[in-house]
Amino acid sequence: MSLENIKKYEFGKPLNTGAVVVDIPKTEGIPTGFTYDEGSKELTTSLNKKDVVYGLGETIRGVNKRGWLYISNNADEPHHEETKHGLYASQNFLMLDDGNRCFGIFVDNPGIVQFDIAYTDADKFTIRFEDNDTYFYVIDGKTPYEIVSSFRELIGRSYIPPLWAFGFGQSRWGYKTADDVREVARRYKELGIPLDMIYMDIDYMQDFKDFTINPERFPDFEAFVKEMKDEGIRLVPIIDAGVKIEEGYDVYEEGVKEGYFCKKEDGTNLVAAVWPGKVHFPDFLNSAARKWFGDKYKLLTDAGIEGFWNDMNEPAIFYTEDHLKEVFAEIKDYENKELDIWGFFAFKNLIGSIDNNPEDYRRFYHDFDGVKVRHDKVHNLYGFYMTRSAGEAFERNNPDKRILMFSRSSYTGMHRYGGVWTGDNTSWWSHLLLNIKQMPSLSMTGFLYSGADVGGFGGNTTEDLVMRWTEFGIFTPLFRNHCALGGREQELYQFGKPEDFKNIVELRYSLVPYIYSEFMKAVLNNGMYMAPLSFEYRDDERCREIEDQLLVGDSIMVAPVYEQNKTGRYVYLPEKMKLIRFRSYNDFDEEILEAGDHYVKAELNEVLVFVRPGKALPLTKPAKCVDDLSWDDLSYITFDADPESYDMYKDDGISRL
Ligand code: MIG
Repeated sequence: MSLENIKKYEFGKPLNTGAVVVDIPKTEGIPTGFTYDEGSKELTTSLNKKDVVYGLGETIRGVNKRGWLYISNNADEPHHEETKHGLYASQNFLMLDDGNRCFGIFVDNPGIVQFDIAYTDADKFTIRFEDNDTYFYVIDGKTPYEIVSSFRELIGRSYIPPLWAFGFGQSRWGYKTADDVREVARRYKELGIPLDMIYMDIDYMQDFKDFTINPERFPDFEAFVKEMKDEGIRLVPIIDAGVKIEEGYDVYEEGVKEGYFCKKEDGTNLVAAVWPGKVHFPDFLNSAARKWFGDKYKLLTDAGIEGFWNDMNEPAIFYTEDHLKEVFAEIKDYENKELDIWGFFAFKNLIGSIDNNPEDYRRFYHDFDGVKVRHDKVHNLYGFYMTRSAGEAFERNNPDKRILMFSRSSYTGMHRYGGVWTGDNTSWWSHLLLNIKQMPSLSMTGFLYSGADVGGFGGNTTEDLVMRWTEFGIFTPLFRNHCALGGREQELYQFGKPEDFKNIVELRYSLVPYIYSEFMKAVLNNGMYMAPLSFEYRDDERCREIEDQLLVGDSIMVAPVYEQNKTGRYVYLPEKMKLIRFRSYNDFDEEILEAGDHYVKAELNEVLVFVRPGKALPLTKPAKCVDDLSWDDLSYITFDADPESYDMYKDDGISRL
């Protein structure tokens, strides 16, 4: 492996985070083109007027990151708004591209890092470290594709899910019983809408305890898993980071006995609270604890479970016992006071300081295989190492098959063990657009198996939003409709036009051979699954500003409709393309459109796909689940291409590679 185009620099005394898999010799000094200020711990470079800044994986705002302050500080952040500085992830890869010269950087620092991208100074890009113990990589290359591919070689091959995980999944926080789940399966079946997965949220657990199943609500779980699988449906349970403190609960007792939980300075286990009430946090950075926790998933895989989602692993903290005591002590001062306006705000802040408090992340420590580190110094690794714990266990305990795994929190390196979903978005049209913009950034950083909660997690959705979102979701590798407890029900059978939903989901199933092939090629060649147009059309200035059209694999471009009450949209074509307006997999019209601007009609039930010249798009017949799809009986939509020219990737979809 030659990665001579990558230079590695070292600041301070960095820890090995596990993000990188290739050993690059160290270059002394400060990276060319950057200045470093020791006092403020700032690394700065200037931006050309034309620079587009790509990267950062899952976060807020646009594909071009220029013009905002981004902060890598993984958080349980349910408000995915422009005012925020980040979400659940730290994927510190960026790429500067002015059209002529481009280069990438990767900041391997597990603590809080600020990326001031033309925010303070419109012509500057500054990286500000809370702690400057950092490996810093500079990646040269001639094109964005080359840089992404070198970066990905540096961090190792992306996670490969089982083929069935490319089916559609229905989820909701609040399916309380086996009968609730059966009902979901029944309604989908009744309407003939394909479905591969039903997700199980925290409701399935006994008192929110990991690796337990409520026996009243899910009697004979193993039989139930089998019953569903016979219907073609996999159950995918959630696992949370916090372990309930409860005498007699084996996970708690073993963890205490073996010293596997995160400890405070005085050596006692940190007491925090999340869904189960008081919890301890497993010290996933410790390899013995990681192995121990990972082996617990076996309880569920032995019952026939083949996939999981890891949640609350930033880790989310509702409160810590220590801080709550502080709050109660202070609150008494306010009790008999007349609150003036400043007093009111101080009081409000005190109450608001209870959850996800930065101070709380400084109260506990990890045993990072012999090195004691305070949590905040390695905060962004926690979700990564939880998922690594599961991933390593699956390799040990389920060597014959791939297990579905995705996580809420992430750091570079976790992409080798699982995918991500983008967390608690809202049923807003702007969040459909955000989902569109997040996808190429996730591809760059190697988080190929990813997607958002289709329809929106928080708030009350509408039929048209679910439909438009589903029309985009069919192209994302992880394709799941999920909704919060209390929100309007948004399973596809809840609305007036189930036929339309059926057609859209069936189109996804028809596209699975294409989607899986393009996904796998992106995994194996360190490529992009979803790419911005500017990566491909290097000489087209317009493409540098287009963020609402994406290349999906090698053959097609998509242009989703993401605004309400629209029956079409403007689309820019960098070259002549063949427009396919799908109403279903076998009902569509075709039209050749010249390069340039077009207003393209798309009724609520219509999906726009553009086939590139010289390319072919394979389609199979839909089926009720992925396992039933035929890979032999394919039809092709081509644009000046021979169907044979399509480079199909095929494997058994389940063996590990
Ligand atoms: O505090 O398990 O992002 O998908 O439904 C909320 C309940 C905890 C957050 C996840 C969401 C999930 C929810 N969880």
